[in-house]
Amino acid sequence: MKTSLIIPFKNEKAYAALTIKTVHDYLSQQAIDFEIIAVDDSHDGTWDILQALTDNYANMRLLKGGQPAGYGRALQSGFKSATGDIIIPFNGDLSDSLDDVSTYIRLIEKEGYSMVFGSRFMHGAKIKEATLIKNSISWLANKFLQILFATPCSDVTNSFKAYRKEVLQTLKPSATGYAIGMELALKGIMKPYRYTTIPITWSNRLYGRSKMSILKVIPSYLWMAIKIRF
Ligand SMILES: Nc1nc2c(ncn2[C@@H]2O[C@H](COP(=O)(O)OP(=O)(O)O)[C@@H](O)[C@H]2O)c(=O)[nH]1
Ligand SMILES: [Mg+2]
Repeated sequence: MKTSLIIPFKNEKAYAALTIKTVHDYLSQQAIDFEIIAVDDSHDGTWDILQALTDNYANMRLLKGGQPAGYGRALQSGFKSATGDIIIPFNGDLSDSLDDVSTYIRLIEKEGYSMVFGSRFMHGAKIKEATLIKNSISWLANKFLQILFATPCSDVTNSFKAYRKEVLQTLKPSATGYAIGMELALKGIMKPYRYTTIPITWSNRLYGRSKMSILKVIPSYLWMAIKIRF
């Protein structure tokens, strides 16, 4: 099976080359059949770095994000253009782990799951250098969502998850911002798809700054969860 990694970038000059090279080298070494779809909304020169990389890597494509720019719009463009059987959103600041990508792929290929969710909040998960406030709000929100949706998944808000392509196509995401990760997971949970949750490693960025303000995104998350549940 082929895997499409969708990697969104917004002003990530320090990460663009590092992330693409790290992802490419790791997956090639593991003999995984993959493509990288970078979706860029930058205005700091990240685009030029990514553009130059497409000459080095035959299985990498570069897309422009939507108008206006948004994390959800970027992922949606990536999904439309993906040719893989397994689709995985992977953050451009290397906060997600490639060992976890490899486990996701194995669980879908060998164990027949339709979706594999990663959790930062279960036994065995590792969170490196998280901001205490952001992490606590995220933990609390996920506890609430876990009860509301009666799911064993303890982390629905994180976008880093794996979907079979045909499953993703039925989920029809609409979120233009960060809520897209939660939207996909919750819509998937409401359908009779087979899924599992595994502990993952999440590392905070070493360079640049986060584009996500947790307080600003709370209303869109709440509204989306209510729309899906009721
Ligand atoms: N294309 C695109 N990428 C984005 C946008 N917003 C954030 N990103 C990227 O999405 C990834 C996760 O964003 P980040 O700011 O690190 O969020 P955090 O990890 O939740 O603090 C990074 O690679 C960002 O560059 C956007 O509007 N468009
Ligand atoms: Mg980040």
